[in-house]
Amino acid sequence: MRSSVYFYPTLKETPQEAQIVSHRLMLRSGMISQVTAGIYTWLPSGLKVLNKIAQIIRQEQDRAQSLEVLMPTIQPAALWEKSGRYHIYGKEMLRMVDRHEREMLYGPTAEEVITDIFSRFVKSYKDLPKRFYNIQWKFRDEIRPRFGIMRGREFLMKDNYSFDLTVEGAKASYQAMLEAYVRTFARMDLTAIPVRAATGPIGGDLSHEFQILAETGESEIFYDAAYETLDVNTITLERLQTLYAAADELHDPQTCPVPADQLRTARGIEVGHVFYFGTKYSIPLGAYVTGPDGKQVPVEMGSYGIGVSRLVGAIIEAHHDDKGIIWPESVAPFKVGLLNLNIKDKACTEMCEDLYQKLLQAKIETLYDDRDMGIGAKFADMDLIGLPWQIIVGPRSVTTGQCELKNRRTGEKIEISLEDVLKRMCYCG
Ligand code: 5CA
Repeated sequence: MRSSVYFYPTLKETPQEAQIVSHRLMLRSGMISQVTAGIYTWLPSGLKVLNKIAQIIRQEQDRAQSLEVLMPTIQPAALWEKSGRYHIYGKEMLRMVDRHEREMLYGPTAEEVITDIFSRFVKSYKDLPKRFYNIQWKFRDEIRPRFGIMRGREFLMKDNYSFDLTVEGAKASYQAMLEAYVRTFARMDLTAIPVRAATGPIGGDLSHEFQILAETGESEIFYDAAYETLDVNTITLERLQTLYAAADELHDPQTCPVPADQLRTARGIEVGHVFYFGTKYSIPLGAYVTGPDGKQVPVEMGSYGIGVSRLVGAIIEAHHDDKGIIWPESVAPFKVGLLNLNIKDKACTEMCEDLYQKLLQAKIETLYDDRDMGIGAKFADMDLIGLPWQIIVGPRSVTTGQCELKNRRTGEKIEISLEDVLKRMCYCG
């Protein structure tokens, strides 16, 4: 992509309305633009990152034996009357009436819709387990939308719903999601800590939030200083029960098992939340299957959310410096930024064009800064938007055949020939 064609309206000044670094950097790098409180347009770079995050989530959900569907954003109130949640969900639910005077709502979550589908099509225990997910926009009329897309009113969520015959089966689904989550966040260079959590309006009696540690995080968490970071090989529900990490609503100093000198607090960003809630929705919505003994049993359910759009902010909170964003390669809008230091120099520009074409042929996502502007501004923009690699070509490159390769994360710069830089971009990352 050529910068002259692309659209990334960068800002030099810090926007007044942005209180946290991820919000500031998303606005300054031209990723999003606010339409009204808590509702945003995703501009090209923001959308590229959002799609890459969604794709990683999708791959790990598929690996965990889950089937992708796409449920609607608008749901009928009648379904929520059945589960009993319509009147208790409160003002966070955006309600509307259609032309036939039927009450509708913009879905804040989708337990009712998916359980209804299950109840109509799945009839036997032989078809279990089943796990369905979708990546779809949700709406919650948050009382205080803030921090940009971090707490929006409209936001993109991955929500997965599991259906099992037994409690043990449901716990195995829960465990499969824990593993999928650890893998998912690791692929985005994030360390997410699972903490015990309250179940809120989703309900149920077992729940964990995945928290990314960040000083600006909205959640306060309590944990044992001996708490270990879990990986896919060690994360099990049983293991989690023996480790202490809890969200603030669940921490009670009276009953806390951790000695006071070992108890730590930290702030976190909740990027995922998993729930086991048994038959809370299957009974009222009629999701029963025939069991091995021929009797009808309500299915055991869980639901598993990831804040897809919130992750964009969380990754920036974890990966930035005073110059701008530092994207992990797996979610970067482009892998490489190619800087032409003097587009008026014909030989230099020819060299850049040639390298750009070769990068494109090698399918390396490249943003070629071919704009006619000062090099200071070009360098500042490139650091701000945070692409993992910068290839810098100037008039001197024409005589030496060398360019500069900069690693955005380490700041390390090396002189390298144009052939070698192409090879390196093909093989690294
Ligand atoms: N149905 C369940 C799981 S599928 C559910 O709705 N869970 S949730 O309420 O915890 O939301 C799932 C995830 O969505 C949260 O962990 C959080 O990362 C994200 N999320 C929730 N509210 C917002 C919001 N207002 N803005 C951005 N992301 C949000």
